[in-house]
Amino acid sequence: MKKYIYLVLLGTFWSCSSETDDTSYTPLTDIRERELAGGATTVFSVTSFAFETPAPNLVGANLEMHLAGDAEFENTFVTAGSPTNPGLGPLFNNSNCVACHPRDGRPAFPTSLKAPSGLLYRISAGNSTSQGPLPVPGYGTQAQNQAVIGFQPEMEYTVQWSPVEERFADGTVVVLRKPVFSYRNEYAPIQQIEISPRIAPPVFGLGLLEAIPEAAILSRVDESDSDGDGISGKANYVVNPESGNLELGRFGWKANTSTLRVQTATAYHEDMGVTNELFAKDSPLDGFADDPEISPLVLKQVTLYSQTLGVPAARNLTDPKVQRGATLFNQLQCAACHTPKQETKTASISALANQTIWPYTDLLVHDMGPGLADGRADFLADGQEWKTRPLWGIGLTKVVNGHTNFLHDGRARNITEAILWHGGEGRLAKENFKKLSKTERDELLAFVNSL
Ligand code: HEC
Ligand code: HEC
Ligand SMILES: [Ca+2]
Ligand SMILES: [Ca+2]
Ligand SMILES: [Ca+2]
Repeated sequence: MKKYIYLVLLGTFWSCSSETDDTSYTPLTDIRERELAGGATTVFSVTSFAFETPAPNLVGANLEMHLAGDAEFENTFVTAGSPTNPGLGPLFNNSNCVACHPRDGRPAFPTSLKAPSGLLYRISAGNSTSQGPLPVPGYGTQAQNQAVIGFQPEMEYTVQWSPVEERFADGTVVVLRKPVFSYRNEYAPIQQIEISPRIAPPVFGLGLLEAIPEAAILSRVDESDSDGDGISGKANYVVNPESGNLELGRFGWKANTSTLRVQTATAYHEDMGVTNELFAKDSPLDGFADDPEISPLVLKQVTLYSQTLGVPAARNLTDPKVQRGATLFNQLQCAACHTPKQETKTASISALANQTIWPYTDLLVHDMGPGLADGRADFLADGQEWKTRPLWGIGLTKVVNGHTNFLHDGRARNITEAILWHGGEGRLAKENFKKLSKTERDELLAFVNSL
């Protein structure tokens, strides 16, 4: 059990927190560097294309492969036997990558959990810290709620909402919505099941996160909280199904996948039922005769595509309101998990190597309290732990995807709600946030929206 320290309050700061004069913040000195959120991969777009543009420093064969991967990312798969893109299912969640990752961003919380959507359930019957989630017999580790004709979906997803009230120090009330997920119409009896509902995250900038040296990530681990700030941070180690090795997890909401190649191969296999080099059988059923259903080249192209989407530049950083928000972001302890700056070193794609980047994540998992818990352990990440979400590009979600639904299951309807859901190691940051005046909250939001 972790103990949280709530008393480390920033006395001097709070005594003047009602003022927002020019002495209450430290002006940003590194504006040009911060603007280049993805280093040389930064894209200067504030339109709905902001997440779907190749890194501008990508050239030659890599750029060609990216463009081929782009087309594959949008290909809709259909039932086996079709001349184009056969192999969908028999069980699946959706029929193409972009349906779940719209414009390489994220979907809103779905209006129907029955229709194909960008929300899926990871499932398990227990967990082994060295082998990962244990499959639910007959179901595996993901519940497919769609099936091709002649097959039955594994289950239907359902959700009910319950209200959770939060009150700011100034009296303002926010009513959060807490989703309670369950299933029905399961195709076979289930003894034990843990369910982790997850929504598709944005997919830009990911090759940069893959190229951050492991040692740099591990340097922020503080599992026993030796510096006493109430924040620990843990690295997740997960099996790479191709090599069988345990590797540092970087992708997925619980850092449950180590490489973009594995993430891509798993997406084809589990999300769409499309077999490939890594996963040769349509699980849990026997494979069809035409396995694998995509070639090794397609897997390579789509993997490279997900590694090389450019990162949108930060905006409005010279605005004093945004700069005051940046100071608050540090004072509230947001930056203790949302690590502003990282560096990449070696990368097989030279465009990604040696870049100074501003992802606002430590890539570690943190206990976020019972409110966000899924109760489903995933390797070393327990049922309350989640990976710190990168915040780069978050302010463009509305313009790219037309909504502001955040967090692992899309429950938050805006950034304020996302912060108010922080508990566990994030509880102190949330409590500090609730003490802010309206003006200060707007400044913090202006900063987060500038990313
Ligand atoms: C049914 C919806 C769905 C489909 C289809 C889908 N994804 Fe995803 N994707 C998700 C979800 C949900 C996650 C988060 C998974 C997790 O936390 O374990 C994810 C995560 C990812 C990530 C990791 C992002 C990160 O920041 O950690 C990548 C990369 C990715 N998907 C690529 C793809 C590709 C490539 C395809 C097509 C081959 C694809 N996805 C198809 C829903 C989908
Ligand atoms: C203890 C670590 C920690 C601290 C401190 C923290 N966060 Fe987070 N933050 C996370 C994690 C982990 C998630 C993902 C949680 C989830 O999806 O369930 C997250 C998610 C978010 C999201 C939603 C991102 C998305 O893409 O869905 C926002 C916005 C956010 N944090 C802002 C903040 C702000 C602002 C602060 C300071 C007031 C803060 N966070 C403090 C760990 C932290
Ligand atoms: Ca198939
Ligand atoms: Ca399954
Ligand atoms: Ca600490």
